[in-house]
Amino acid sequence: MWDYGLRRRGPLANPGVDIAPHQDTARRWFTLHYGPVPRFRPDRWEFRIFGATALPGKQSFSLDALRALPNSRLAGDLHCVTKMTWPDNDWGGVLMSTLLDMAPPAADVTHLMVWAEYGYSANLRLEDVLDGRAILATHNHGKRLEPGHGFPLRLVVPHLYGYKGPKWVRGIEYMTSDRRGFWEERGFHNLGEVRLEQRYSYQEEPGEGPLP
Ligand SMILES: Nc1nc2c(c(=O)[nH]1)N[C@H]1C(S)=C(S)[C@@H](COP(=O)(O)O)O[C@H]1N2
Ligand SMILES: [Mo]
Repeated sequence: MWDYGLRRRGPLANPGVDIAPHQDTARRWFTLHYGPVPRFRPDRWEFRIFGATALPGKQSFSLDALRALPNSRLAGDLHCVTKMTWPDNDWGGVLMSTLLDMAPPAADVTHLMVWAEYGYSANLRLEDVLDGRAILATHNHGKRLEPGHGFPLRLVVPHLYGYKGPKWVRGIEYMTSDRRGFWEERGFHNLGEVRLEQRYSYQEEPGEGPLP
């Protein structure tokens, strides 16, 4: 079990763990997203890996194929960039590193775009999803994800703010240079690292983020 818990205060405060700056703990978990909850259409659903792949040809997984991959758990808090934290989550699903082994990126891939229903997207550095840093979650605390929380599949990257973890994920694009995703294009930080409090794009060094 991996733990990227970052805590600030209250009974859950853990002195051995890093602090998440300027976050408040929410009392209960609710959903937060742009637009409506998409309806799951099993007949049309596929998960695509495309862009600069190491292996030629279309790489597509059914939900059953994804569920059949080795399952892992990942512990961590869910930090929304709007300063709300849902602490102590326990996610179950397939580690991104497991999927990357199955459908590897080309040698010159540096970034990913993670695509979700309705065209929501988030860009990530390749290193942000290696090893136990990111999981394609099907479960939370052992229970199947609720539709509002991303059923059937969502990405979770506990060391980054929540907008870097698309719900209702449908695919991954391997990229050889960086490009901004949905919120990254709309004023939020290109990297979104919680520990560094990278919330807004104006905090980026001049020239740091990719140009549109
Ligand atoms: N597809 C999609 N995924 C999304 C979002 C969204 O608007 N659309 N919002 C993100 C943001 S900003 C946060 S904080 C988390 C919230 O997760 P929750 O609704 O499960 O609490 O989902 C993330 N994933
Ligand atoms: Mo968020």
